[in-house]
This record gives sequence, C-alpha cells and structure tokens, in this order.
Amino acid sequence: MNVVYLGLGSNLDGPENHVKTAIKEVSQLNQTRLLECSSFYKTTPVGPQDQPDFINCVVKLETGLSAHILLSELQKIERQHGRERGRHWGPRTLDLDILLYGEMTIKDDKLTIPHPEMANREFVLVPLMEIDADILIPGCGMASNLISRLDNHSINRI
Ligand code: A4P
Ligand code: MG
Repeated sequence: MNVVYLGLGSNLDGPENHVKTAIKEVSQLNQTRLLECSSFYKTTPVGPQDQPDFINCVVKLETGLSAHILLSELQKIERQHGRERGRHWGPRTLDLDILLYGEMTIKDDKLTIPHPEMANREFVLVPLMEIDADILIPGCGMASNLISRLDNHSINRI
C-alpha cells in the first residue's frame, strides 16, 4: 500500500459539487481507501485571470494501484465530469492531480511526481499542510518552508 496525496480543483458548473462527488468516486477506486480530506478553499486562478475562482482541496489516500494506473483512473473520473482539455491552465469542471506518491519521484512522458507546480502553489500547500503539517516534498523540501515564501492572500477556507 502506498500513501498518496491528490490535489482536486474545479471552477466550472458548480465546482463544490464536482469536488465533493470526485472525492467519493476516488475513495471507491479498487484497492483504495480515503484517509483524510482537507477543508475546501476558494482560490483565485493561477494562470489566465479571465476565469472564475476555483474550489480546491487535497485528499490523502492509501492505494495498492500503481501511479500510472491511478493516473488513468483519475482521468476516467475527470472525463465523467465532462472535463474537456482546452486552454493550458484554463477553466475546468474537474482537475485531479497526483501530488505525491509515497516518497517516489517519477518523470516520464505521462507522469511527473512530485507534481511539478505544487511547490509554487498556495492552493496546494495550504490544504496539504492542513493534513500533514511536517510533510516533506521530495526534491523541494519541507512544505512549511516552501509556503513561507508565498504570499498566502489568494485563498480562503470555506
Ligand atoms: N501529468 C503529469 N504529471 C501529472 C501528475 N502528477 N498528476 C500529465 C496528474 N497529471 C499529470 O494535464 C496534462 C497532463 O499532465 C496529463 O495528461 C497527465 O499525463 P491536464 O490536467 O490535462 O492539463 P492542464 O491541467 O491544462 O495542465 P497541468 O499542467 O496539469 O495544469 P495544472 O498544473 O493541473 O494546473 N488555479 C487555481 N487557483 N486552482 C487550480 O486548481 N489549476 C490549474 C491547472 C491552473 N490554475 C489553477 C488551478
Ligand atoms: Mg492537471
């Protein structure tokens, strides 16, 4: 079993509902158990600004699925939520990112773990640290050190 952290985000068509339903769907995957879920946060968009605010949260899972199988299961769930791949960093009904998979680092054409942007994003680090305040991000350092460099003004717990 591997401990995995996922980042969830949505900013279209009732974002809170997409995120809530996705948590249920993720926790029902084979060989997978939901361990913890952060609060939900309303966050201003990173990237293009002409899009609605996001709802973001982080969940902690235990899974027997490999990282690549987990990715393809998450992409199935994204598609069930009507996810269309449009503009890079643009609006979406559901985004499921694998943030951390055990202590593994992976870099191939399908998957980069730790997620390459996580160290720069409050909307990931704040909910992640709500679950594990002393978490270490392989190759980046302690989340608590990374977060102290960010401004912490663009996200609000709801
Ligand atoms: N991929 C590689 N590594 C991973 C990973 N660790 N987890 C690949 C998930 N996917 C991973 O993703 C493109 C490809 O990344 C996938 O096919 C997969 O093989 P995508 O979700 O289709 O494309 P994207 O979302 O446009 O690009 P990207 O880089 O994944 O965007 P992000 O990093 O997900 O950022 N602002 C706020 N406030 N809140 C947000 O949630 N999200 C984004 C999207 C931008 N701004 C945001 C938010
Ligand atoms: Mg993504």
